[in-house]
Formats: sequence, C-alpha cells, structure tokens
Amino acid sequence: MRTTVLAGGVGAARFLRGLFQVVDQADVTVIANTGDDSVFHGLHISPDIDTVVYTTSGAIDPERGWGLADESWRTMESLQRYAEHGAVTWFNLGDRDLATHLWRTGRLAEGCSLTTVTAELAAAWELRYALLPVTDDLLRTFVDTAEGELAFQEYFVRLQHSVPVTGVRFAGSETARPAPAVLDAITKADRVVIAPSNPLVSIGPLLAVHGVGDSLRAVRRRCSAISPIVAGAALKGPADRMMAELGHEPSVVGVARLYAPFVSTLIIDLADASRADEVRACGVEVIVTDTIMSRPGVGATLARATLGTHDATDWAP
Ligand code: FO1
Repeated sequence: MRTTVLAGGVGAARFLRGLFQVVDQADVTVIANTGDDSVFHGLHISPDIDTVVYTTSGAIDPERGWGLADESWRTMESLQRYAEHGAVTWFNLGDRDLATHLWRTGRLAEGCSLTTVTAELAAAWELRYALLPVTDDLLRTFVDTAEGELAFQEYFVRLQHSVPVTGVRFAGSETARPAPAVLDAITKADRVVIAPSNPLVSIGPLLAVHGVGDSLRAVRRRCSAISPIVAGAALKGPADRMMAELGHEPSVVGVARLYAPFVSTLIIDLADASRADEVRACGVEVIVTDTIMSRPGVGATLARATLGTHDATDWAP
C-alpha cells in the first residue's frame, strides 16, 4: 500500500510522525511545499522541507515547531554587527541548522536539483520515506497587504503574520514543472492525503504547479484531507484569519469547499461534528475524530482514521 502525503510545515510534519507509527516509512512519499523557500545571506532555505525532516527524525525543537532542538545562536549574534549594513537579522538561523542550508546551497550551486539534495538530506537524517519538493523550479509565495506585496517570510516572520492579506500569488507557478517523481507519486499511490496545513499558502502552491491539481482530480476517490481548522480556528499560524481575509469561511465547511475538487473525504475534529452535514453538502464524505496532535497518541489515531477512510472507499477514480 503506497501512501502519498501533500505537506506544508508544522501540521504536516506532526501528522507524518503519527503516520509512521501506523505504516512503514518506506511505503510513504511526501510532496513538500517550496513556496516558503527564501534566500538569506546567499543561503537557500527550504523551511517546510526542513520542518518535515527535523520533525520526522525527532530532532525538531518541540516548542518552536521549526529548527533544531539544542540549538545555539552564536552566528545570529555575530550577524548583528552587519545589521546596519542591511544584514537580515529577523529570520533566525541556528548554528546547527545552518549546516543544512550550507549543504543545500552548495549542492544547488554544483548543479544538483532540489530533488537530489532533498533526498540526500533525508538519507543523512536516516529517513526511509521518499521526500520530494513539489518542483525543482522557482516557486515563491507572495502576499498582498496594505504594506504592498511581501515575500512570504517577510509576512510570516518579520511581521509575525499580523497584517491583513488581500491576495496571494505563487511566483513561477506559470512555468514551474512538477519535480520528476511528483505526478507518479500522486497517480500511482493507493491513497493520497492532504495533511493539516494552511490550504491557501501551504497546499495552494502545490496545487498551482502544473499537473498537480489535475492529477489529484483524476484520483479524487483515493484522496482525503485533514482539516487544519478546528472550531473555526487554526491550531497554529494564520490560516483562519487568512481564509476570512480572502473570502473563504474559516471553518471545516470553508476547507471542504476549497478541497472538494481534489478529495472525496475530509477528516474533521470532534469539535466540528455538528457541521458534518454541511461538509457532506459540499460533496465530500466526512470522518469525525480527534485531530489535535499536541495531545499524546492523537497523531497515530488520526493517521489510522485517515487511512481507514480509504479502506472503506471504492478506489475507482
Ligand atoms: N519562524 C519564525 O517564526 N521565526 C524565525 O526566525 C524562523 C526561522 C526559520 C529558519 C529556518 C526554518 O527552516 C524555519 C524558520 N521559521 C521561522 C519557520 C518558517 O518561517 C515557517 O514555519 C514556515 O515557513 C511556515 O510553514
């Protein structure tokens, strides 16, 4: 049984940790968002890929949800010296984490694809699942705000996602091709899961890459999604506010409307049980279960419930 997971950052990484308690890593492919990628100090940072790698290898800082545990910040302290000359000091790169960005940037400069260096990183962290960036080409998320158009990390980290968003754009999506193994990973999987990530800026960039949305549509019967919105609120990050700001109801019903073309089942939290019929009215089956993974054991239970939906599904597309 091959499982493919479409992933953003923290929520997806926590879901994967639960999934790997239930299925063999070797039977899983993860397609990661690269719209959050940025270049700081000449280094290529892939936050969602790294969050998935660090979380599933057990090295993540559990409080922050990004970066490594037991981190030190000497380089960032030293960088302050250059701040008045324009050095970016609001995006924090830990001393240990920097090794990942140095390695990635060096390999890309040697001509390696992001797919290759991501596979090398996953192997170096002793991960046995296939981790694929959605594309090897340039794909960058920008958001429209009252301060003008901002690169995603400017909005998310520098402004702490505190400003209203009036639009989202995925630069490069017109020409970005899916990375080599991505479309096969979707169409040949026995089940596809959209992880509990921000539908607009974590899953949105994946769907914007040519062929990804069409491939999901073609296997919709085998696709499910986990709502990142519980009782009208995002568990982490600005997904709820952003949905409201961009005209989507910030609820499981809003998530169902966004995902209905791509998934046949939505997994929603117990807190949203009363809205199950409204989700069904969007043409999507519903599974109600505990989805709040900060509680021990919930990740595995959620993974089991998610995969169970597929066992009960007629797999013909
Ligand atoms: N998030 C922050 O809130 N502040 C940071 O300084 C920060 C640095 C950072 C460095 C490397 C990395 O892989 C992730 C980092 N993140 C930071 C998280 C990242 O901005 C977001 O979690 C994602 O882009 C949204 O999924």
